[in-house]
Amino acid sequence: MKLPIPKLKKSGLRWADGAVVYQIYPRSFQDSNGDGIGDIPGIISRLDYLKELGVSALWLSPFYPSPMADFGYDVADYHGVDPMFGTLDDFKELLQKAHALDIKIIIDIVPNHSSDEHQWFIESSKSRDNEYSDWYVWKDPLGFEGGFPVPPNNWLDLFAGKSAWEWVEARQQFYLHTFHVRQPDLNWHNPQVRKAMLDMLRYWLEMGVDGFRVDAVPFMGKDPEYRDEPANPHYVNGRDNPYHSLQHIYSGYTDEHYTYLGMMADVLKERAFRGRKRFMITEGYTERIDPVSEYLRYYKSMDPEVAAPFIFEGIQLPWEPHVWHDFLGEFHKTLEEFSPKALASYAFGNHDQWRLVTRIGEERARSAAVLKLTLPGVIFVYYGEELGMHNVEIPKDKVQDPGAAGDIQYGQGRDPERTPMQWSADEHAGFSDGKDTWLPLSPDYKEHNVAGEEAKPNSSLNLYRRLVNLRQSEPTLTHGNFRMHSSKGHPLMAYSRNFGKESMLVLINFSDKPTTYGLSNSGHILVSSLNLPTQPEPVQGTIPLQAHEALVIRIDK
Ligand SMILES: [Ca+2]
Repeated sequence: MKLPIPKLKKSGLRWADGAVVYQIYPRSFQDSNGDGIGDIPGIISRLDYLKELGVSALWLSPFYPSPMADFGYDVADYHGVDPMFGTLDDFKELLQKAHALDIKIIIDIVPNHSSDEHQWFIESSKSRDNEYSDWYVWKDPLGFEGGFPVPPNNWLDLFAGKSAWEWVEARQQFYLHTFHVRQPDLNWHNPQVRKAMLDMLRYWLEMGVDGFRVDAVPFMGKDPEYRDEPANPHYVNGRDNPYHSLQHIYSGYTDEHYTYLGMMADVLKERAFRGRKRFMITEGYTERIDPVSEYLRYYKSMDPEVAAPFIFEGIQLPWEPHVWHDFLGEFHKTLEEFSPKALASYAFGNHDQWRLVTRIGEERARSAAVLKLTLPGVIFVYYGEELGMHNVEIPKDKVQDPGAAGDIQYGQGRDPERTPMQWSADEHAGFSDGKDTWLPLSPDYKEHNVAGEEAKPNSSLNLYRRLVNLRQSEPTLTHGNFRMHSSKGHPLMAYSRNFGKESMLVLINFSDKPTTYGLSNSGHILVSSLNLPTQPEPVQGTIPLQAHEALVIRIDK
């Protein structure tokens, strides 16, 4: 009997359903000119690797002209490319070559702040009455103590944990910097700023980019009264960044930023860009009080057809079955009820967070790869995650990250998760043929690299390739719904993805002991996190799982 072919949920506007987005931190992916810093021509030279891995899209962390006070997240010109990374023509070539391989490109948008070297800020700093004077957040001092101006409130900067206000003599006023002192916050209350930022999105869409990742969104809207923030009772002095001594309820996370995000998402829907698919993902860490509701608020503020917030549970939840069981069950039920268009968007690592393997260990990270690549929606792979790259210890004199100032415990900031990609056992891991690299390489790169892992059938890289390929080729994984099957409290989590009459079952053993699962029908194992079968293995009845093993099983029809 011929089974009916399941109907695909077609979306005219977006490419992100089931997509695998690979995040490139341009400084650390591939150096093409021997200066020890990765660049855009380097990325172009590695497109074949990315095609082989099977990714749908690349997200590039910022490549804009920048004094690099925060390695590019301090943008001095939203419309160009820093010479360190190449030229605008290099970027256009990357777009064209990636598109020829059917790989989309999304770029990083930094709307909350610019560099202090941006022309807007240079002008804005000069006086209180010029064209750009109201483009940043300027405030009068509360008064003067001992001749020194007193900041307008108690807000803190996230990098150094000191006052977020910096005095400018020429204006006799403070400007606000939620991040580094060289990253002044833009004034989104000003319609001219909003227009400039939305026009900037149009500029890149017209060039051909396929969407955006939007940085640090909760801070775009500030309390209009600029009230003092209350103390955080959970703060531990001497352990935590002093920034966390306050509850950030006025410096960010206000109602306004949702409105601004809605405006940004609407640009993607404009008539001029119809006919090309696109998507936008926003970076807003939840306050962890009620994550599902907090995420839903983002879904409600942007058209879910073209935008979604990052879901950071892959970074923030401990690797424990009951928390994952609860979150996935509740979140996907809520999302389905809200809108069939709403798309989940999972990251398990990025340039600001400890690497997955370092957080949960190698065996668990392989199970987490099975989880990630079988979840609904769009998922992200941080460069090197597919190799099982781990955090690298950075000697004190080599630390680069300005955020290290607030990293009381380790003093290394985010450098350990930003070290150069490990391509081969050659000098500098094939990342650069220069004298030195901007951050040191992992000491284990000779054992752990792309060339070596390609040759090992059960390597992390080959597990990722198998899983990415499965996700891209199975409509069940691309478009299927999500149903939790296991019961709370069991060390094994079981869920299925279902599409028409097809069903894929995923089993994840969170325990360091073997366990079993009773299958009511028969099926075929397509992937095990421990051992990649050369062909589907038939199973029925009681299925044994090794410690930390995860399985993907196609249920027989
Ligand atoms: Ca370079």
